[in-house]
Order: sequence, then C-alpha cells, then structure tokens
Amino acid sequence: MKCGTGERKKMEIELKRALITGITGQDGSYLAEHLLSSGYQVHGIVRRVATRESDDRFKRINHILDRITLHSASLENYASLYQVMTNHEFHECYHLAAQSSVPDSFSDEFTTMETNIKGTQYVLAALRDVQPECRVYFAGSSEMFGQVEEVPQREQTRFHPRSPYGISKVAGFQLARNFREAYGMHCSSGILFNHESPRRGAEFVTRKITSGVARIALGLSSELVLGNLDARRDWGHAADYVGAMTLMLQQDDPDDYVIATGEDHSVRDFCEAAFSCVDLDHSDYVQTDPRFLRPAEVNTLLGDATKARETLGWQPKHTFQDIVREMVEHDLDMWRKYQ
Ligand code: G4F
Repeated sequence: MKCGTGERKKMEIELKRALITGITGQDGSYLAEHLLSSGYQVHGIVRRVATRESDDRFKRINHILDRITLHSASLENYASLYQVMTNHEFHECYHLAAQSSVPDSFSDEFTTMETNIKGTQYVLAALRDVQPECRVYFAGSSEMFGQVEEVPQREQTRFHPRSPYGISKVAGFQLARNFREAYGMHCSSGILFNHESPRRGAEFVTRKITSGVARIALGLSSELVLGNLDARRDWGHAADYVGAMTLMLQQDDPDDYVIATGEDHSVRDFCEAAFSCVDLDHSDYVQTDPRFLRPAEVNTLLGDATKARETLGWQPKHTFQDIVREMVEHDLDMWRKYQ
C-alpha cells in the first residue's frame, strides 16, 4: 500500500510508528528505548533464526519485548522486506542492521558486502516502492574516512576506506544520498564515530578490555591480549548517539551529519583508564599479539560534530571516563557470577 501525504497526515494524529533494522544490537536496543520513551510505537525486523535463539539474540531487548512489535524478515531478501513495508505503515525507518565488525569484514568480505550493500539497497528500494514518505536514517560510519586526509574529520572530508566494512558503508551512504536525490526521499545519514556501552559486543576493543579487566580483577584471568595499542579513536556513548539519529529525522530537510565527541584517545589510554578503575596498572597485564592486527589499519579517527551541534542542537552527555567506568562496573557484576 502506498503511503501518500493524506495517509501520512492521518498517521500524524495516530501514534508515530518507527521501524528499526538491527533492533537486537547495541544501537537498536538504545534507540528502541529512546523512541518508546518519546511515545513512538516501535517495530523491529529480526531474522527468523533470531526468534529461535531468542535468549541470546534478544538479551539487549528482553526488558522491552512486550512493548515492541517484531517482524520476521531478512536483509538478504527483498521480498521479505517488501512484505513488512506493505503490511505496516511507518513514519520513520532506522536502518542500523549490518555486519559491523571491521576484522570480520577482512575474513568474510563477501558476506559483509552482501549484507551491508545489498541489504541497504533492499531496505531503501522497498520503502521507495511501498511508502516513499517514510523518513529514513542510514547508519554511516567514521570508518568511511579510513586513511584520514584531515584531522578532525567533518562532513566534507574525503572518504578513503581501509576495510571491506568501510567500503560497504561508503556504498550504503551513497545509496542513501542517491535515493534522496533521485526519488526525493527523506534519507539522512549519520557518520557516527565509535560509540560504546555495556551492551557493546565482545568483539570490539573497548568491551574486550573492560571484560578482560573485570576478569583479571576477580582472579578469573591473568592477562589481556590485544593488537594495535596506538590506534586512536573518538569514543562516545551509544545512548547519546541514538538521540542524534532521531533528531536527524525531525528536520524539514534530509542531510548527513558527523556525530562525535571531538576527543580522541588511544587503545592504550583506554586500557590505562579501565585498569585504574580497579586500582591495577595496565602495563602489568596487557600483552600484544600480531594476530589481532589488521591487514590495513585506520590509525586515527577524530570527529568534528559542529554541524550536528548547530543544526540539531545535539551534544554528547557522557565523558570518556563515564563510559569506561560504566563498562568496567557492568562487567565486574557480570563476571562475579563465575567467581
Ligand atoms: O573496537 P574496534 O574493533 O572498532 P573499529 O574497528 O574502530 O570499528 C567500530 O567503530 C566504527 C566507527 O568508526 C564502526 F563503524 C564499526 O562498526 C565498529 O563499531 O577497534 C578499534 C581499534 C582498532 O584500531 C583496532 O586495531 O582498536 C584496535 N584494537 C587493538 N586491539 C583492537 C584490538 N580491536 C579489536 N576489535 N580487538 C583487539 O584485540
């Protein structure tokens, strides 16, 4: 069913409805909570397999399962997405689902490209074909800047991705821009710098560190083995960043925005801060192993979110220290059960 201006007006006096792809992930779960608390009706797309392995797959959204509606569909299947869009009308769609691990994108470049590029094209095409009035958010990434040509990076900074993941995100970003220009759709992209929380997957360096610190502090482990300690990232809190996504879709015109804190730290700095939360010295426990190095590294990412601050009125609330402490405390509680 097409959703024209008339239908959109009708929906405006009803509850606002949002669709989230990737609702079971870190960002999807915070976004769902944020939209629920703003009075939205929240829908999510999950793969059929996820409904069968529900305990682990739904761990980040278990507490809100009775307040959201889940639809079985796959990013690899246009027809399944088309069916969801045909049966339900949405004001806003947040396309977050992706293969989001950079190292995994080197070990399985084909799946990364399929999911991240084709999946984005399918979501955009299904919305264009069924309800082109729906506003769309695409999750771009600072990984698109890659081998950075200026510091800090802004919306105008040229992309030079250094991984299959980064390349797939550039393609998704260009798709979103093209749907905006070619079909007049309200598609906005956030160029989000790294954002963390206790809900971060264990494959990312921050969670690997805070989990490792908790295990060492509790006597469950004696070392933490990492790759490049000199890489620098602009780390924010995921709960702050989902707020920026929603603000983008409330603007009259679609646009692209850098979302970042404007402060960078090295992986070593993160280790130092995390170990100091449990009064330990990171240099006594952190080892390096070349197997955690990447074929091509992004050495430094630091964002300039002036445009988001001035246009959206967005700014991060959590500091670097807040993030590290919250993650370490969460992981201490989690690992205490195994002591
Ligand atoms: O935590 P990371 O794996 O995140 P990365 O590669 O920056 O990507 C994350 O942020 C992007 C935004 O820029 C997202 F788009 C993407 O989806 C993801 O969320 O690695 C951060 C840094 C890298 O330089 C890496 O080489 O940490 C370094 N590192 C050092 N030791 C390690 C390790 N990374 C991992 N994953 N594991 C290590 O043992």
